[in-house]
Amino acid sequence: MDVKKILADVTAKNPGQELFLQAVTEVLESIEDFVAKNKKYDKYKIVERIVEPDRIFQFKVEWVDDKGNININRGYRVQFNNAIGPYKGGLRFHPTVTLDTLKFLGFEQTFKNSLTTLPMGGGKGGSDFDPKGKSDNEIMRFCQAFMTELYKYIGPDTDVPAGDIGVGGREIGFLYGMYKKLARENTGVLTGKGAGWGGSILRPEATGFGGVYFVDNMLKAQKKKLKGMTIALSGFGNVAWGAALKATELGAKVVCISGPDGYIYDEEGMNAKKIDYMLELRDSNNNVVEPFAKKFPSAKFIKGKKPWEAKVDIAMPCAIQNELDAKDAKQLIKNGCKLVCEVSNMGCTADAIHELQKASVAFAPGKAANAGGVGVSGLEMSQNAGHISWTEEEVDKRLHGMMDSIHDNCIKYGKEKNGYINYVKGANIAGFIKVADSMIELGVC
Ligand code: 2IT
Repeated sequence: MDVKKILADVTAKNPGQELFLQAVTEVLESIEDFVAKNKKYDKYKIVERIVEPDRIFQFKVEWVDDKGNININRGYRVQFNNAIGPYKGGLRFHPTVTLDTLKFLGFEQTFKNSLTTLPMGGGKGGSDFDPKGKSDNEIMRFCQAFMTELYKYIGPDTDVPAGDIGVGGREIGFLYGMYKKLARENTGVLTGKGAGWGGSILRPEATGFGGVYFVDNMLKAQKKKLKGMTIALSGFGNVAWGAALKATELGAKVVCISGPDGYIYDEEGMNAKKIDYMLELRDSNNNVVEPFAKKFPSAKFIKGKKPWEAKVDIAMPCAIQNELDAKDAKQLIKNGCKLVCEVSNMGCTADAIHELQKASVAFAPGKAANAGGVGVSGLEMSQNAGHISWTEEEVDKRLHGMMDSIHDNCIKYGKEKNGYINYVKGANIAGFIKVADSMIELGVC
């Protein structure tokens, strides 16, 4: 495979799509040697085919706000690759969402879903709608307008969306309510549903829990223990909440969370009250973390800064792509941080990853470490298809099993001669193999 040529073609075909190119570059560079040794992938042009999304839908979403003004947003669904199962992936509502964002996320999702061990293809969707400051009724009207278009393209065996940034349990409720009405069926076409109407126990917690199980595995590989470690998380939404909950339960001390306005440093660490308050903050739709410091006296608010300047053992980006750059990585290394685990999708810039790997800091990419979210979505699909529901113990056991298997695969394909585990390489190769081999078996179609 000629990586330079393929990347030049992808760049020419997708002008200005920097995020998509960043995601593709990372994967192609890390699978290059593996593909060179396995000639079948070249013969079937798998790499050239895997970087091209199957199809993309873009639609207009019109809705009326509480003041009676008409608003126009853009909606999208990218169906990236369904070689191993129905398209599966979240919906992101955030003002920065463009087609570029959703192509990068759909591409990442294809590899991530392959890693989960479950039969799910990769997809992603969303809108540039900004939930900040919107009333519940405005959010409901937007979700209903969005689904009026989206429902044409999805189905329980075709494409199964879920939440992502800006889309949590409330939004999934409004979206599913409208889907049900339009499609006249009660199938599990969305995951992240409420427990009373087809949702899986532990789906809200799954991304964060899975991230912490993955960190635990990374530490075990270094013969270290999570108990007593200090952790900086970014974000305060669903992912950071789940991570804070599990890390605290396992005896680690979460000292930082953050928002677009700055970060919180709390030397006493999180407790049940503080973790519950994160949910309240998220539901307030204000997207600021400062109120946390007003409520808890041990918490300090550091305005306009990122949590990566704090001295911690472990950093877990849980907010958005490229939230940790080379400068942040250098600061973490200088402060003695020994492990960085992305729980957001592509949370670190390429330069940041390079700095961390150069300094032999253990680094896990989001597509491995945050796969527990979509993994439990897959379990929700299984429960819906079988009209059954599993207990918390059952779901947690399966989630744990998936995270262990992803970690094993990262070691299998990513362990270097000097013993350093290159999780980026391991995850990309393991994710690639299953999709690529399936594409060969399925023929050129
Ligand atoms: O990035 C992700 O894996 C998600 N937003 C979850 C996707 C899903 O289908 O549960």
